[in-house]
Amino acid sequence: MALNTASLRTSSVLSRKFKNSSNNVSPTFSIPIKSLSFLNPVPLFSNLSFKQTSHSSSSVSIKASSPSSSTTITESQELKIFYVPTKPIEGQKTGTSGLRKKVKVFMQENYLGNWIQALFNSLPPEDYKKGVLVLGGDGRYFNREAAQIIIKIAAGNGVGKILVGKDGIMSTPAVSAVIRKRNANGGFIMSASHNPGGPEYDWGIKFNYSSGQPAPESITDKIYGNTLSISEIKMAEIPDVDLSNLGVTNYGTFSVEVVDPVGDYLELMENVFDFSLIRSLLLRPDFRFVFDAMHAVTGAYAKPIFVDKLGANPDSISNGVPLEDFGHGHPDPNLTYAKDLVNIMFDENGPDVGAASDGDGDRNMILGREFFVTPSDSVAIIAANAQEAIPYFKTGPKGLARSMPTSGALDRVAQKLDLPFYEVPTGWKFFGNLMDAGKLSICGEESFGTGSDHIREKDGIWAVLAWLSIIAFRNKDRKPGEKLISISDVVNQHWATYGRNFFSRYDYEECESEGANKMIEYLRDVVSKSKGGDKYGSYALQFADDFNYSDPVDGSVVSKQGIRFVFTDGSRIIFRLSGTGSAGATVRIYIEQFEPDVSKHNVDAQTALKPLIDLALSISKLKEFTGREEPTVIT
Ligand code: VG1
Ligand code: CO
Repeated sequence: MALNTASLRTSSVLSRKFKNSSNNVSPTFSIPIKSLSFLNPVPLFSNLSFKQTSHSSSSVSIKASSPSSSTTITESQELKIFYVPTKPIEGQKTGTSGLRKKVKVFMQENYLGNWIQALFNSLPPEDYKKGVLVLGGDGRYFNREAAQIIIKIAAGNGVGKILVGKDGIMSTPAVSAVIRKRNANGGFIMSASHNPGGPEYDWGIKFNYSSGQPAPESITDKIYGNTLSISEIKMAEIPDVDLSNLGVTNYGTFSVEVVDPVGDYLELMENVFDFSLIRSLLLRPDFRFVFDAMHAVTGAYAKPIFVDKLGANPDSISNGVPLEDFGHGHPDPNLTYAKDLVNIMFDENGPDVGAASDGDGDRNMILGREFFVTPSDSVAIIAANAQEAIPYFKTGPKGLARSMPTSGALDRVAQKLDLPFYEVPTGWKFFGNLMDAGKLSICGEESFGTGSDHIREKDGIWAVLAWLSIIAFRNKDRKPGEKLISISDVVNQHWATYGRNFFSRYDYEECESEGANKMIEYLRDVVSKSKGGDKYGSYALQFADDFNYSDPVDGSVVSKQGIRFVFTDGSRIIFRLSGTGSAGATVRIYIEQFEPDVSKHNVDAQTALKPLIDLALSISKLKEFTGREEPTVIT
């Protein structure tokens, strides 16, 4: 079978237990000299000076009472808190998922510090004072420095404990899992997710709340507001924490625990899935599996989970070592950027199941031999098969949900299974309330995000385990030598039952912001003048709007979440600007058309959708506004 649904790119320290006096009074810290970051300061602390009261050949002792010449010091038992003067910095508005900028921007003096302090200024004190926060990251360039800054500011603001992944590594889904398991108040993830990393590329930070979900807009809006009025950063005087050794280090009332990033997460996965069922599949001599960690965070998870626990061949993991620049790659698991995996899977003798995940491990791509599963189909198929193949769902999912631009394949499953169904704006933060309210179990986005209420983030490895469970369940009675039911068989059967929602997304990356914004304004104008029944070529308009969402749980409302043209046959064209880029504007066009006729299900999606794609380009005057002839990525 040819490339099924998409075509390819058309254009691109030291662990030191401090000697804490048991009565918490005037302790003496003995700090090896090279661990004192402030002697060789990162920009945030460059305006601080410290007095060393005494030192020996290899260590410096600082008494908690030692004064600083340029900053205020307050005593918090043994912790000295410095108030670092700062000024507001423009542009620190959180996007679809966290704050993302070029590394060089984040490395500017106080840039990260301002945002972290603004965050603490935005939270009610009871949400973090003496509380526990988790710190994870995808291992990208600048995470080491950033981790130390975040730890010092958290301590400076009265946080009780930071739980940090070894070497600062912990995937986004694992942070969500750890927050929930350890009843933490929240957590930080140092990642720009699928954006490339390295000195010339992107850095980012996400903040998740106590249920493990990305901070809602009510909080991120407050943080932004506070970045515009910030005047000081509270920072504790502690040495850089050694993140390379597991264990707890106490600094008076504050402590840092370096934890194994995999343990809690793996335990959760073992509770969600039937590991012996998956293991029986992976051990079959007639089944081959490959997983591409893209030199990103799941490199730390792939071997312990797929190989050590589930019996996969060690050779089945590729790019399994997290690297600061993702091996010069773009850690986005799609047909363009995970090209090596696509090439392996599109060989007629390729493996049976292939998968990849992104920078921070929350996205996934699922491939069969010579077959690509669109994320929109993937979530629908997982939902349709969850009850029989995944123990966590043995009483059936409570409800299903997708982001607005994601195809309607999931809607059809919800209808057939008679389940509550929700359509939310783009971004995982909109699923959390529904999950907390017990209304939602399985959800997904077209952007390679799939997950469930086992945590409050999308979860790449979960999606891979879900697919392995489905394939294992379908083949559990097949004897060696019998033909196995493949990924493409499962998808084709699903289409035969539910019909196929052809879907494609066109991305025009790094356009000039001005042209892209004008195009959106123009489209809003078109929407305001449109009415049901308007003819667009052979399509008749049902309605056009700019998507608004009112959260059924807390009643919060968000508007302008994407311009929709919905036609009477159910076809849709959607336009949005990305909220995760770090430069210029990325225009996304989403195109969808339903096809009930089985005989037409194996048409290439680009062919099936050509009339709608042409219509989208003409409605939007995209070429005129952006000057772009071709998209950078087609999914
Ligand atoms: C993109 C995706 C969206 C996803 C978000 C975060 O946002 O479209 O579905 O939730 O990335 O994913 P945008 O605004 O660029 O379209 V991740 O893995 O980057 O945290
Ligand atoms: Co991600």
